[in-house]
Amino acid sequence: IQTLSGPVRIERLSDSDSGIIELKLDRPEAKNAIGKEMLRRLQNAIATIDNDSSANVVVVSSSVPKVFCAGADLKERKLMSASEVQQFVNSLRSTFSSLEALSVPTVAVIEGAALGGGLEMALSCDLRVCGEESTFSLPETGLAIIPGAGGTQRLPRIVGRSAAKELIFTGRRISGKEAVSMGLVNYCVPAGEAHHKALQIARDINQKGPLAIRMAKQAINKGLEVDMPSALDAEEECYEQLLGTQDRLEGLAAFAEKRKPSCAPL
Ligand code: CO8
Repeated sequence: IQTLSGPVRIERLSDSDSGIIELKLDRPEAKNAIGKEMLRRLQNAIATIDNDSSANVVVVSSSVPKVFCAGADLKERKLMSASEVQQFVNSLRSTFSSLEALSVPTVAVIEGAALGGGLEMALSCDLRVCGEESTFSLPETGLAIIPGAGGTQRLPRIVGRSAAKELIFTGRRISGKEAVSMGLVNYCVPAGEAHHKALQIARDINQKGPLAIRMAKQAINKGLEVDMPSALDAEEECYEQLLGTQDRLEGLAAFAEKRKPSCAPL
């Protein structure tokens, strides 16, 4: 994989973890706030991962202490015209949609602040793990706007409409413990241990049949957008794609032989 440098980096783990890709945010001077340049780098990184058929799982984290991402770059926004802001928000929205649409699972690691667009980026990932000292908020109504990069849609789908409405109407900052209690994150661990926990999950996923994981993600995501009969059709379509694979036969053989399956890369 091409390793991108600068405020958005991609790194591939080695040996048996080589299916795990790390996407790291690293813009310390602005607490990882997303301006035009950062957004362009993020788009490139997502496209690079999307084109890499040997990627099995992506861990999205920050290299900046005590912050995941402070959201949109408010200093840059002050200098933008209304039409530039509109263009930027559209671009942010489509970037997060392409992050969500990656065929492989994504795990966001939050240690510190995930605010505004920063939280919306984490919501675009499949799983979230945070450290206890993390804080989460969609403060946009306090800036007289609404979350515009998927927050009003993804948050209620994750935590339910009532909890999402309270968080969006008030902009209240919540802790990691509250985030896990409402299902906003999958795990809340002691501060500093979120990356380790996310890697454990990523390794677990990386051991499974790579096509099966892709099909599971596709079936879940497609199914949640449609009615139940169509959702079950979506599951069937995904299931059928796995019937002829070598990995499926290997899974059955490994079970019979009481050993771990060894899946072929895609
Ligand atoms: N944009 C630009 N610069 C930022 C941002 C930001 N969002 N957040 C922090 N910075 C800068 C600070 O201005 C400061 O710069 P300088 O050193 O030049 O003064 C530097 O980062 C360090 O910040 P702090 O001193 O505040 O660091 P702390 O560790 O004390 O606090 C926080 C870190 C908690 C992240 C704090 O900075 C904070 O609360 N930031 C504001 C976060 C916020 O309100 N985000 C929501 C933005 S709105 C949004 O994301 C909506 C997206 C869709 C709209 C898009 C329109 C273009």
